[in-house]
Amino acid sequence: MEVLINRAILEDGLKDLLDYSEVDVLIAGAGPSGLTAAKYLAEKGFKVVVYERRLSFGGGIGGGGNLIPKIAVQKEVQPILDDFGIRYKKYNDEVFTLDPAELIAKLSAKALDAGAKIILGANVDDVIVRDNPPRVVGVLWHWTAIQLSGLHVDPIYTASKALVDATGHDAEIIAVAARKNPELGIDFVGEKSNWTEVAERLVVEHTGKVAEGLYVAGIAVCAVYGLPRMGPIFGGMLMSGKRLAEIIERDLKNAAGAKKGKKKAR
Ligand code: 48F
Repeated sequence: MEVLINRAILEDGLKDLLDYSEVDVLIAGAGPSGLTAAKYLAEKGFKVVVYERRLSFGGGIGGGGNLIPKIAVQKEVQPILDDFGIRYKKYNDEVFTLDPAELIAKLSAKALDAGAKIILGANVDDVIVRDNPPRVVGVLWHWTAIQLSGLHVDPIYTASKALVDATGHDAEIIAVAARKNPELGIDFVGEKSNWTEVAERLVVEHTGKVAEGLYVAGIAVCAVYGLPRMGPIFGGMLMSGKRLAEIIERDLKNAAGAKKGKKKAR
């Protein structure tokens, strides 16, 4: 039995890893923005993988309401809540409240149901870059357990057409991409202090492409563009994830169209 269990895990698990070693969209971070983007992209038929460094979903959602079990969102996100089947209460004309555990469960369940693959305990630590023109074409990642051990074990590669930094406040992936690859032209500014209503709007407006092949969503947008942070309100994260999905869908479709056009011209 023991060997059978091993065999089942290794054969099917390694097959999955191999199958997802080349994807359309690679999202680093299974917080609210990453999971929202994952669902909307997967349901459009893109091959989507999410790498999450922890062994659980949701990023900052669990502790988001000052540890009080309630999440606040702006009424504008109602269509997204409805898409995910998330129940809410109208607190007043501007703000809805909802349950954090339900938000985590339904964001992740709908992303999975739509066809996204989520790999837990996987830490993205660097990007793969090609020049002429400069472009991000994938990541280096490793099991978080390896990273925590401090052992020198070389990382694993995954190739992507679109890489999304949805890693939260530090925008880790874009920070490392900017530091190591000046040719990408990323001016990494760092997050500003709190200004909630401005930050919520600006995060959504600045969501999108940072360099060829590299995108940002969620609170990471603030670090990349020097925008103010916000406190425990989550509407901007969901709207950012949805907007990013629309931007990547457009870019990947345009790229596929351009490739077809080139082939025809030959
Ligand atoms: O921090 P997080 O929830 O990011 P988000 O989607 O949402 C932000 C809000 O939770 C909150 C806020 C709203 O007012 O400001 O902070 O922008 O989720 C980020 C996820 O990325 C994982 C991390 O464990 C978390 O679950 N993560 C961070 N770095 C890496 C990573 C990495 N290098 N590789 C893989 N996962």
